[in-house]
Amino acid sequence: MGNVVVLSFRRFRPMLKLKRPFHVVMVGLDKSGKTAILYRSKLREFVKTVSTTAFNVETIRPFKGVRYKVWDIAGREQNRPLWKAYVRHTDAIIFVVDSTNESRLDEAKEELFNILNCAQLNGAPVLVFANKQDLPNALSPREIATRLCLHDLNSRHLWYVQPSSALLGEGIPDGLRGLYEMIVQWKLDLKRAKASRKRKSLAASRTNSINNIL
Ligand SMILES: Nc1nc2c(ncn2[C@@H]2O[C@H](COP(=O)(O)OP(=O)(O)OP(=O)(O)O)[C@@H](O)[C@H]2O)c(=O)[nH]1
Ligand SMILES: [Mg+2]
Repeated sequence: MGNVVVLSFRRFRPMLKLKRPFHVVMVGLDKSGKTAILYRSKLREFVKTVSTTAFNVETIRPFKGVRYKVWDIAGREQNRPLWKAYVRHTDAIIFVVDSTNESRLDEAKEELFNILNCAQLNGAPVLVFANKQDLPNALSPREIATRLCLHDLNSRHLWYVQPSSALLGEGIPDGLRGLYEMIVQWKLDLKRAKASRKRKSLAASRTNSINNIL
């Protein structure tokens, strides 16, 4: 399996303890392997799936101290307008791509950008699983990143492409760990931005009151 991982974030090891599980929404075109990834993560085995009609939801514990409540949303065209209904207060997006289906990558890119345009996401990080890497004609994660134009997201989202195979169980734990690191970094960045806005507004109100006195 390809081992090139495309990163848009600094690697570091902070911790973030939450009492609740992180809310994670998993989307992607139909047959990309979302449900197979969900149950591979939950049951540690490959489960035969049928196309999802609405959603599956499971709480998984990818490693000690971290839980994700993962919403696996149906990917067929008629279901995609509903994706946005699930992203309120989400901590992260997982986008799954069938790496062997090059002819559908433009469609996948369009759907990815559609959902990321949702204001409610507030810059939540994006993990892309370049799935089905066990098949011989799978595109590399670097090619997937280019075809999905992920570099265009750099100013808005942390993102990370992880090669995976739900069939073999490869790449999924690494991807879920990378996702955690991005969530921690994103939440820290939000906190810093909030503190800096607070300082600026305090400074502005002080200047105003000095001007009033003068
Ligand atoms: N070879 C291979 N097949 C996979 C892999 N992951 C999923 N599949 C197969 O791909 C097909 C679709 O997988 P699903 O998990 O049902 O796909 P989905 O994204 O949930 O599809 P929808 O529910 O229709 O949105 C199934 O036949 C799976 O067995 C993988 O890593 N390798
Ligand atoms: Mg499914």
